Amino acid sequence: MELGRRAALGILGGGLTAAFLGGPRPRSEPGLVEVAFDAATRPARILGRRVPMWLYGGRFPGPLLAMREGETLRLRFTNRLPDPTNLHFHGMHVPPTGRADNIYLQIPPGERFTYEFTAGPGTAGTYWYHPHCHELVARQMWFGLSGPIVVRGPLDAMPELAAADDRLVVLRDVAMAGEALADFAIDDWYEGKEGPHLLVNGAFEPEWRMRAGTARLRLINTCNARHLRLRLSDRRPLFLIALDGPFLERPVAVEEILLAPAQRAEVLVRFEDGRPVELRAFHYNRGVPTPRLENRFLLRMIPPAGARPLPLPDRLATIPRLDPAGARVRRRLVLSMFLIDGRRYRYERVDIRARLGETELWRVRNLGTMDHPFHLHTWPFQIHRRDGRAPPFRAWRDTVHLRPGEEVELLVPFRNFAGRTLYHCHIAEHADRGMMGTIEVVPETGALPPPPPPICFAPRAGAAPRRP
Ligand SMILES: [Cu+2]
Repeated sequence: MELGRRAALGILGGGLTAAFLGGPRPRSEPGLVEVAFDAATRPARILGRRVPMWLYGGRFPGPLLAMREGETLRLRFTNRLPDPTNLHFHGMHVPPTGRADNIYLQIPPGERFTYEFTAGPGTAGTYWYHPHCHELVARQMWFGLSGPIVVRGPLDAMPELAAADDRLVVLRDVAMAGEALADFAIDDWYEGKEGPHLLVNGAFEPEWRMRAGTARLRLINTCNARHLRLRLSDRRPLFLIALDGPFLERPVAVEEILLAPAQRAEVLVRFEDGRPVELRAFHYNRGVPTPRLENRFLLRMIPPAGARPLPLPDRLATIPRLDPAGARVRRRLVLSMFLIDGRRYRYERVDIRARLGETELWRVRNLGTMDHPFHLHTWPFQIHRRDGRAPPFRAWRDTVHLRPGEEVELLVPFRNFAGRTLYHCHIAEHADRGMMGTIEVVPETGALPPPPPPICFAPRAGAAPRRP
């Protein structure tokens, strides 16, 4: 019965933050990583108060899913929530069908389901999981359901990375109402729900004693709607090594990072002078009144005495240059309030049919008055141009941020997996209100895959985690 407790052990990669340390990686056979957890109403300690939440494995954030490239994850999941739920493995390049990243599955209350997928070569990076039952996503995420995924690969063994202090930095804002998380108000469904306190791995303003002269921070924005403008307190450079998953080609020094909801960035921080340094968030105007953060800082890092920073890696991954001339199919997608191409999401309708093996060029434009982060499931893409200009470096992305009036051109290679899935705005409330479309990628030969079974949505108006 104590699935949650067992799951609380999670599975672990070496060197990740102590918040997630708990035991050895359970393995029943080579190449297979097995884990079990539930989603259930449980209390968590938030800002010193005991708050009823919906949690994966009794934890906030949920247990770390850690695997290596080539390994298969088998996840036995039990739904003990009062509503249906499921899991989406955000950013993972795995099938959108079967037992993998299949968002059409719904696990009714009281039932279990075993997910299973394999991390492919070149996918080492930072990802996350959260529920994806239409119209229930924003509430289930806000009340606590999300967790990190780390895939490791051969590049992680290079000395410039292996000796760094490797830490997850799972970022989430909260708003309190007495001894509970604040429930949704009408405006939240327009603006996206935000709170004035930003937590790091569930903790407020933690201080970390670092174990090496270089930190590798795996930043994940798991907020429903808050956009995070991040900087170090003394404005020393952040060396970007990965965005939204796979490695960049080489480290890129930046002073500031903007992480839209669902985006990730991995950065190296070098402790040259032995002084503590704080990670801070700065105000960002996304077109709606964003509550000011009450944090002084997000995280304080105290370097070990006498530690020297590691040399920076000079080469990381090789990212192929995609040729826009090879994109025979070109599409335009227009984002406006709660709509994509003027249409609200409908389960029955396929909005885009693409062919496996093709690379397409998507021109996505934001005609709304607020920022919208655009996310495509299953197939990572490259930003070809933003407002007509090529980006300064190549990267594989799964979520691209668009300011009002902005246009991005994306090169999307449909590789490896056919099937039906979604693209949507990653402000969770916007997606729940229908700012989402269906894409079906059809194999070059053979029949269309059968349509997935119908989904039932059963939102319980006003439901929130209740004190047992
Ligand atoms: Cu949006």
